[in-house]
Amino acid sequence: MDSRARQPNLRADGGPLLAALRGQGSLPAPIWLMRQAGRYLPEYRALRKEAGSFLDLCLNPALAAEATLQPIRRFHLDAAIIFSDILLIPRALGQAVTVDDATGPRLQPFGEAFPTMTPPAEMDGDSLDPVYRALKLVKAKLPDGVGLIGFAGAPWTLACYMIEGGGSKDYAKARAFAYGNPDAFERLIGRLTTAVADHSIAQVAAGANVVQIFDSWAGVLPAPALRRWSVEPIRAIARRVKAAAGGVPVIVFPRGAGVLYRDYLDTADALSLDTAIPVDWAAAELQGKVAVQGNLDPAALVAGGETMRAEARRILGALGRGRFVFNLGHGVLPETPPEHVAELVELVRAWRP
Ligand code: 1CP
Repeated sequence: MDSRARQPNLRADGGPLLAALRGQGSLPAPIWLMRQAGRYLPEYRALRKEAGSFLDLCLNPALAAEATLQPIRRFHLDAAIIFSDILLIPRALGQAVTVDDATGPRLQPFGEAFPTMTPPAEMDGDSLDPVYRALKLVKAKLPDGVGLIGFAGAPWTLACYMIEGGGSKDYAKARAFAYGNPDAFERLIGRLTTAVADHSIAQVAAGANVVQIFDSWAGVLPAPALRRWSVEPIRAIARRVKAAAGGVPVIVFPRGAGVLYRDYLDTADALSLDTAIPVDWAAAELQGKVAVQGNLDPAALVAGGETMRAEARRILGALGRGRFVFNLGHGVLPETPPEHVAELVELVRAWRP
């Protein structure tokens, strides 16, 4: 047996992203961007037109695979993230979901979908099958050394959309439901914890070699509620996923958690930093223990030019010598000029301390 067969070759097994997540700082830092596929790319807009609605695109394996690969071809990023959406889990639990271009996602009222306020214990597996088929198609076409990220929303963020029926600025309705109906809410979080773990494990079986858990609305919770409904379920998910899927690396994005980012340290191989986290604080408090990812302001990527370059260098200066994955602090905005992304990738690849 040659040494490659005995010791997984990190490059062949996901390349620089996997190396960073497994504990090796290396230069250049790997780079990928949250929402790297999307409306800022003309080729994505063409694909959307071909597919029809956003959900039609998510549920068409060939087209979803193509959307996943578009930013890889254009920018040679270090990871692809499967083109899908966190709302496919509520849908698989039986809640009707639509995504309107103007108003964003809409979910059937919670009480109508689940009169007992509790979704079924099992997801409709078939409804998630297109995601696994898309992952297999991407895997077959992905260049060597490019990571393939599967993802899911965290239970708290999914519960926010499910209860609220769509996006909201503060998820007050979801918070009030959680405080006012603790037993029903606990059951809901329990169901979602199982569903997120199952979906993550199935994505790894279909070819993902990293899993990212998006808790986009962690930041609206007070500390005790955040520990109970965000940190604890994510810890349980990461344990199950790692045990079932050969220790696959898990990235956690607890957006808005502030100093409570520290509470997630033992849940993840990497923490994805939102734009508000000071990079020096992250270097001192987080990076010694896990890899960190982030945290360029997506608006700086829209602005481009010297602002973007200075911000990217500031982040690299604080975090670039350690276990680090360059990314944004939230998703790419639709008004982003694609050539700014190309320039950012070039800058990160050329950067040295
Ligand atoms: O056609 C379109 O452009 C519709 C917009 C869109 C896109 C491109 C939606 C609707 N979802 C997506 C894809 C998507 N969503 C990805 C694809 C992979 C990639 O990153 O390239 C990912 C990872 C997500 C995850 C997602 N969906 C999150 C977590 C990350 C975050 O942004 O905080 C959330 C909160 C959603 C819900 C959702 N789906 C779509 C929208 C517009 C939203 C946000 C709604 C809101 O809160 O107002």
